[in-house]
Amino acid sequence: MCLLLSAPSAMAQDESGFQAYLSGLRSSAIAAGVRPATIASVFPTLSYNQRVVDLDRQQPEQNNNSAIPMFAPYRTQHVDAARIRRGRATYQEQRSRLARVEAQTGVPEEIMVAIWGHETNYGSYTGNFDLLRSLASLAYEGRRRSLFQGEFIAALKMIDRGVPRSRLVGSWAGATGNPQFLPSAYLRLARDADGDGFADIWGSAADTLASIGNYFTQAGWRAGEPWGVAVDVPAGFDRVAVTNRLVSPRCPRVFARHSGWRTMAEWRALGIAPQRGSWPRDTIQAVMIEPDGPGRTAYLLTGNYRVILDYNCSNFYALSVGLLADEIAR
Ligand SMILES: [Ca+2]
Repeated sequence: MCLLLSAPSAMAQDESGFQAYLSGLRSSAIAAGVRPATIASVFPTLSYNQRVVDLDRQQPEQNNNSAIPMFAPYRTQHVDAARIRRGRATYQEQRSRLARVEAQTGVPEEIMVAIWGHETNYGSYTGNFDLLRSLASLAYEGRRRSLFQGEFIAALKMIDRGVPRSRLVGSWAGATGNPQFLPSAYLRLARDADGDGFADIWGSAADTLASIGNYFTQAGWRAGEPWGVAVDVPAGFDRVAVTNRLVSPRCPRVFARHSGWRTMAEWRALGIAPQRGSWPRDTIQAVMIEPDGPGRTAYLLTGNYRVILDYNCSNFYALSVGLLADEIAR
């Protein structure tokens, strides 16, 4: 009884708190140079979205000690036959565009297709959350206020740049379009590749692929190097000798699973062997990960793997992108 009575008033309180917060946010947007017409059209439409805040609170903490699940079941689910088949079809459909973007950026065609496949299943689901409402609600909630406030203002600047408000839909956390760019990534990195003057990451395959390629170039992708290679580790391998003792300032739990750096030639000398194909160039540096522990498939990961982590900092995500790309190109 008590709960039933208090629920509506808590909601009303959230809405009035949110509206009070918006007046400060409006000042920040004006100070950041957002056009008055954009502010006048957007702010009256905003209301608090409890659902995105609930979804944000369900996110696992970055620094807890919960057990890390096995990669093999994730791989089976995310690098599945349907996604591979659709990736190969997309690759064939987009060959001429992909070749042009690869020539310009050095990013392999199959990597761009694999990102598209992993983010939105090649554009099948790009999310229906109203981006401005989500970002303002998450900023108001406050757990990561500076991130979401910055992304909210970046989304307003997308409207300033001519992106229709109707395009600003996406994931609950503010990612939008085929490549699931946050608004700040759109402003910095989205490209118009089909020549109509508008970087359309929602409706144009050419613009989507060029924008992903540009993201990877800006994040430091090195042409001519693989993302990584699946390897076997010999019995009795001395893992302590290759331990990495540095703590990464960025997503430390992800990087903590990597060994120290060695060249491919050094890994070969330690008895590591590719599961198929030949060794990458001897001088390429790589770390090792054993996502399912000793005795299972391990991977040597190059600097280009870190570029995939820059897109989405998760080992399972980055491994799946690399493995899907390999399957698409096979
Ligand atoms: Ca375009």
